[in-house]
Amino acid sequence: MSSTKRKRLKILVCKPRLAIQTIKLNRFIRCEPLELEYLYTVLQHHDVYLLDGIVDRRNPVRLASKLKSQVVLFTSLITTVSDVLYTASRLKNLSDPPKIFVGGPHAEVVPGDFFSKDIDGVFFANQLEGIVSVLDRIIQEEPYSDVLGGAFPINGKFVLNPSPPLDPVKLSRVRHFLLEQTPNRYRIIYYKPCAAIKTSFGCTGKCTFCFCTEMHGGTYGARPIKDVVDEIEDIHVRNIFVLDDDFLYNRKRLLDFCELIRKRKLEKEFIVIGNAEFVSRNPDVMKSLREVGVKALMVGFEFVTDTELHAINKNASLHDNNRTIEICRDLDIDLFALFIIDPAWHHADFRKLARYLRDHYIPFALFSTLTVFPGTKLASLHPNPPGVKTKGWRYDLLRLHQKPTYMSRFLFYLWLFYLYMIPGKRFATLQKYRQRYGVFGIVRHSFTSFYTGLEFLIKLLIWK
Ligand code: B12
Repeated sequence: MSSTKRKRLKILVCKPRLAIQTIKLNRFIRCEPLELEYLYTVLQHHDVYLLDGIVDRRNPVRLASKLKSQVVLFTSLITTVSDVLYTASRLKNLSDPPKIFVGGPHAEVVPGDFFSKDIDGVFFANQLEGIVSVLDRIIQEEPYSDVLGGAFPINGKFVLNPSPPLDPVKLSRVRHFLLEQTPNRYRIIYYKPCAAIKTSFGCTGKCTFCFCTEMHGGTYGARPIKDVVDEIEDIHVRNIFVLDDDFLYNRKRLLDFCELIRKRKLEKEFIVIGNAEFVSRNPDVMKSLREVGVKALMVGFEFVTDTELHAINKNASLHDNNRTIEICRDLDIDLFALFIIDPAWHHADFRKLARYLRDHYIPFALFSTLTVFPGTKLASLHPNPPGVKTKGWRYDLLRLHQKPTYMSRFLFYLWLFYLYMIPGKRFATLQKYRQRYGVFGIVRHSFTSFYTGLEFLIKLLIWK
């Protein structure tokens, strides 16, 4: 153990940059890269260098060579699988090639996409403990291919070592040191600067299309609320984005959260993700949450008919969605409603959604094209997902993966573009922007939206 403490490895942790084809929302949302900070926290006893490709365009191969990195770690979503595989092959061509390990959300559910001769290990469960053990074994010059939660090549074939998911109770408290260095880099629309925290893992829902329900071994686990509030108390910025797939789950835990925030007199503003059924059944909890600073809520509304909600196994009804709109309006919580657009829709379905948006007051809405993510229940019905290893950028939740059933691709994208315009044109939405940005801010914001919209259309037309 003492030799483990003395020896340090030179590690480059890399979050790949986004492909040029990706439709970026960076002008509105730039999230604190919590996964990089978690890795930094648990590997503090090594020499760790972080390369966040979202904001830093340096070439990871050149950087690894310059830093003489002995280990390169990649965190990857489906969108950057091809980039990870390509960069790994180039790293292995260096004169002193590093060990290369991969983790992150996509590896957690579909580790096999990273099985390549250039990759030395893929972490798919309890990832942080796994990497710490592997690196300790490397220092001690011991084999590591039996480390739980990892998949390692044995005689050229990857063997998976199953493990229970991360235990949220044992999770080390993350050091938000990137946020401390450059707080203004991170924003969620007008919440700027904005920190990120994670208080639970996995999702409580079982929607067939959703990748998150497959994460954390398909289960849900939450950190003790006191530990969460201790972390919040140490964060020096006012706005905090809670990255949980479903923060609004356990009534008692939420009421304890409110009590602790109140007791400690913490003045924060929170953006949380939750479920419409909880909101509609627990308006009293929502009121308490609002009083302690929950200012914005993201909810997967998905569809505007009960038939479609039922078909995807959503644990909320249209009535719950409608109640959520009312409750958020009454409590002055900014609602960000997320909708799914099905390529099998008729024009009438688009019109129905457009009418819903106009008839209900939803200040902000996001629309995704129904996308079959490998690893989901929906994917079992579509066994050959297109080009994860070559065109991962297509999984940006906007692009079509098949021709729409009742219209051309062009018309489909035009509908999508039109839907995005609806909430922005509402007087009430503009008023919200004015409260937050001021009049000049609205002008700046309108230009940014226009520019992003134009980029959105051009990229969709070039790289259909
Ligand atoms: C917040 C969020 C974002 C933020 C950015 C977050 C960030 N830090 O970059 C925003 C809103 C910008 C965003 C954008 C996108 N996102 Co997103 N996002 C999320 C969300 C809701 C939470 C992520 C989170 O919890 N991060 C916190 C960190 C701490 O958790 P983590 O990344 O899982 O990392 C843990 C472990 O995996 C491990 N780890 C991570 N990396 C590594 C590496 C190694 C080597 C090791 C050992 C361990 C390790 O350490 C962490 C601690 O446990 C997830 C849903 C979810 N449940 O994950 C979707 C999710 C990750 N996003 C997804 C997608 C598709 C996107 C977009 C492509 C969508 C789009 N419209 O373009 C873009 C991609 C942009 C990008 N940056 O690459 C998908 C990914 C699916 C997949 N198969 O890869 C998810 C799962 C949601 C979904 N639709 O199903 N996202």
